[in-house]
Amino acid sequence: MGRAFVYVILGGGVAAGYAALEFTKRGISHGELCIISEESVPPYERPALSKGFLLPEAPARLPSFHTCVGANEERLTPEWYKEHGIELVIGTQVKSVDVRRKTLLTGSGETISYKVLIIATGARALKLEEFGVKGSDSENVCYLRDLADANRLVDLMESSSGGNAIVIGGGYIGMECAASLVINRMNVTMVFPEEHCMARLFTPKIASFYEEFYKSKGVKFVKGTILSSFDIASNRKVTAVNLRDGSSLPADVVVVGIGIRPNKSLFEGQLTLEKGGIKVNGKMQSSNSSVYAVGDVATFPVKVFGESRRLEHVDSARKSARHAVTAIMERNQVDEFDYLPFFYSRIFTLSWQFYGDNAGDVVHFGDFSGGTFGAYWVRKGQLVGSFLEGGTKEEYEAIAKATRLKPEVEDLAELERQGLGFALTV
Ligand code: FAD
Ligand code: NAD
Ligand code: ISD
Repeated sequence: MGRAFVYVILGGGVAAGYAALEFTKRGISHGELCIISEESVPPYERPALSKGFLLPEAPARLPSFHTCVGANEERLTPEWYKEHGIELVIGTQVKSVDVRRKTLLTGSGETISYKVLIIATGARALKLEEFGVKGSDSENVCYLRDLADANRLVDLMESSSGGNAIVIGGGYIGMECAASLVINRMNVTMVFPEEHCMARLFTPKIASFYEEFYKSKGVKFVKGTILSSFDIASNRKVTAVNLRDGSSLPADVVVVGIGIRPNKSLFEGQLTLEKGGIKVNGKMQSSNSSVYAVGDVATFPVKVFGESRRLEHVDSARKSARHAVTAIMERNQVDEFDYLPFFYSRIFTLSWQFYGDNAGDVVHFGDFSGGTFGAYWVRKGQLVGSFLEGGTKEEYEAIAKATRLKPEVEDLAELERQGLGFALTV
């Protein structure tokens, strides 16, 4: 015997929190909704873990960043779930799901059944072992995906203040953690295989600005190589990081951010998968009509690109979750999800936003010596992507609006001359 609910959300991260808020806004009865999460706390704004949480002074701590404060909405504390009659099953891993029988089996042996399931399982950090390097479980090696990881990183920074931190990976985690480690007075070296940081998004010119800024803060870069092994002492601590190029770097702390993989294995053979995620339609509905998927794990049609994508960013998690709940509550009588991809980061005193797709020809504009600058991407004669560093609220809104409109661009030199002015006058 187990419990039965109308709606079950599997996963208790960002998307789950925003879905719960949307359910209550649309009106559900007490006892209808259950959230099952492996994490030991209710949904929170995961982006805080690599930013405010790592600050040496007045760091962000729960309950201050439970969802949905990241979108300036209500903060859903444990009491909020109680008051709204939402069953929060935390610290509980779901071990298997049977979508035909509409049941989930938890690690504690309970069977939970649903009428409608929302999959919001997010993703897991890729491990070095998956690239043939051993030693990830050493005392001073840290990944950063959840609160437990963030607490470990804080402890490591405190116990090795002034020491050497090696950051493996030049993506989002690498960049944001390197900045936080510097702010915590560590000597930081970033190691990554590409020619420049944030290779999935930045152009060489944009990357060069951030790398120079990081160097001015003391960060060293070792590019074009990867880790080959760790030197590990008898106390299970890594003492050095050995690289493929033959060099070796002394280490007190190692932070690894080498990408993620969506948590979809429970559904392999049961639901249609695409591009590494669970394939959904414009209502976030999977190949089984009672099962929806949202956030990092969902591959959904991105109308503005005319193709399906899986995105790994918080805005997409928030909005896809809300759209799924709207579709469920309106019995699918809703428009197709029409999402403009939005990514952002904040590091040191810098802050950037990106909208759309980084495909096609690139036109840079603005002051790359430390002022406001950016880039446009133009594909088949249309603006498809925009990046801006150091913009005002109005300027960010303008690049978002311009990118969504996909205006025609005939002359790239003219676009470069107009720069930000182009977006402001579209
Ligand atoms: P998650 O938030 O990862 O939640 C998934 C949940 O499912 C977790 O609680 C997990 O424990 C649970 N779960 C998984 N499998 C099971 C199971 N079998 N049983 C029970 N529970 C399960 N994006 C941005 O756009 N901007 C940022 O600044 C930014 N910063 C980030 C900083 C960090 C440190 C990280 C890790 C990510 C950041 N992101 C950022 C990405 C953003 O946080 C994710 O895109 C977002 O969290 C995805 O939401 P989600 O609900 O799909 O997945
Ligand atoms: P990422 O995909 O951004 O970057 C992965 C990086 O790993 C690559 O840039 C590359 O430099 C490196 N890499 C790949 N294979 C490697 C190898 N074998 N050895 C060494 N380096 C290797 O992933 P991430 O930085 O790990 O971030 C994880 C997730 O968290 C992503 O989904 C990201 O979107 C999310 N996140 C987002 C933000 C943000 O949007 N501001 C901030 C933090 C995290
Ligand atoms: O979007 C975000 C972000 O970057 C954060 O740090 O949400 C969180 C919250 O603002 C934390 O309070």
